[in-house]
Amino acid sequence: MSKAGDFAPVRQDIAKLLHQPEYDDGSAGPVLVRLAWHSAGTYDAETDTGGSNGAGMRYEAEGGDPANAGLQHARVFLEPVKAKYPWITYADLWTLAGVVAIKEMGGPDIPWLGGRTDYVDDSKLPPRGRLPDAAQGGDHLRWIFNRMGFNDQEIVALSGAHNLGRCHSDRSGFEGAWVNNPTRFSNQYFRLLLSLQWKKKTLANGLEQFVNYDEDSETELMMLPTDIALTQDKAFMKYVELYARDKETFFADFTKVFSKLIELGIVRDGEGKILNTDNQKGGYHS
Ligand code: ZEM
Repeated sequence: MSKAGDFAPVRQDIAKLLHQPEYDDGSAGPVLVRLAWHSAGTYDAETDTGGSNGAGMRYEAEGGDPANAGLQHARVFLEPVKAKYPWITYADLWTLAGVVAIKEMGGPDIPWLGGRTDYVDDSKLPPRGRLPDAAQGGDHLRWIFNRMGFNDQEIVALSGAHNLGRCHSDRSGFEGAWVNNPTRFSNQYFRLLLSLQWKKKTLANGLEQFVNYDEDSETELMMLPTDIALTQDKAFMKYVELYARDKETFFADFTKVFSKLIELGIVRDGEGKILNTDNQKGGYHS
């Protein structure tokens, strides 16, 4: 039996469940990274609402948001871990799973601290509409990410997560993967943004995305309008070019920005203990 607060065995069990031969590209990793991101990406700095603390996606108001379609798969993958380590909060489990998945898929080792609680303060529930809409452009990206406290460089670094996973017609309505090996974390997404010819394609459901018809690539790759927007804005483009040519800098910047993402709304003391006491009910730090 592991002790409450000992995350090492939890990390090991998350790493083991990533292998899912029947699911998508054979890995639960990408959808777990998306779960961590959507759990945290509701944060609004001005009102100090949203964020990973509270794991609000367990409830219909947030879990049923069309922006979160498909993330029930990620939550179901993690249920056996929650059952084995009942002391871990969902808020910690979802963010930790994202960090473990990134590492296991060849990405950087992202610092992670526990202590989030599953206490939901109804007055701090995020309204729907706080997550980005892929059909929009650069202004929308700034509007959404500045609200969380991220700048242009951080927006581009975070977008590099689209090196992982794919779009599903029954979830977002978009279709396909960004790169040929969507379960390997790298800077390929940035290199392809620059090196391939992206052509607009209208899907049967009316959504527009960008696809590449390069004869050398065996599968059709895709980009969302928000991905292409990064190449149409000088300030964003500077970082796309940087991350395309310098994988080490991308990994270092992604590490910083992802750990900032999963800490949004959380205040800690010098030893890492969470101080926002209104969120302390129900956590294992009682
Ligand atoms: Zn995503 N993302 N995302 N993203 N994302 C999808 C899939 C994944 C946007 C977006 O609309 C979409 C970030 C930022 C942004 C991942 C990680 C991160 C999908 C496809 C869409 C439509 C969903 C589907 O159909 O299953 C937009 C507009 C973003 C603004 C920049 C950030 C930040 C991320 C993490 C740091 C990941 C890993 C996936 C793949 C999920 C999967 O199931 O394979």
